[in-house]
Amino acid sequence: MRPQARFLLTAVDASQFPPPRLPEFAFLGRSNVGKSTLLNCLLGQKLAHTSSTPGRTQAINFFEVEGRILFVDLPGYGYAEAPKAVQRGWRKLIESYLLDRESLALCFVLLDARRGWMESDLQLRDWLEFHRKPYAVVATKSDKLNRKEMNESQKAIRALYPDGELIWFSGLTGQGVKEIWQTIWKRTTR
Ligand SMILES: Nc1nc2c(ncn2[C@@H]2O[C@H](COP(=O)(O)OP(=O)(O)OP(=O)(O)O)[C@@H](O)[C@H]2O)c(=O)[nH]1
Ligand SMILES: [Mg+2]
Repeated sequence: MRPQARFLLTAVDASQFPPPRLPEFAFLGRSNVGKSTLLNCLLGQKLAHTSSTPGRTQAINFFEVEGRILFVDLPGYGYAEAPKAVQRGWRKLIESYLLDRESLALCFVLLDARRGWMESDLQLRDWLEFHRKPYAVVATKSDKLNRKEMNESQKAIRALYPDGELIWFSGLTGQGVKEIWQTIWKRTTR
């Protein structure tokens, strides 16, 4: 069944974040990796804007789900063609959210299954580890890989992430949606 969900607000700085009342699930990853697509797929409706142009989501968008949790669609990082000042701005915004957000329940770190860990993903991972923020990894666009490529991708991702949670996802086939929901409800105690 489709969950009840609504767009809550867009924030461009920390003063605009909603009060931290509900457990939050944040979607993080490089520009164009499929964060907004994943969010829409989980919700079964197009609430978040998606685009084939990298850097589409430039602010933080909050969505309320079932009146119980929030989904947080963060701007993508690592888009080399964005001006340096813009890249710094995104980073500051993402960090201001991640650092002090007491209601943050879990970060989903999205990797393009075809590319695996890239430099900016590893920086994010180290940052999350250092600040002890819980995260799970989602390998996106799995529909673009055949079985052999999938095995190779899995090995490459696991080489740098041996035992944390890893979920394969495709917005095209719906692979992974059930698992991601299970992960979410497991982390939602209220
Ligand atoms: N084949 C396939 N395409 C996907 C999948 N997920 C996303 N895409 C495509 O990838 C592009 C980017 O998707 P978005 O969801 O907008 O990516 P994003 O991470 O939110 O991007 P930014 O907001 O720019 O950071 C779009 O053209 C999507 O249709 C997937 O699982 N499979
Ligand atoms: Mg987006």
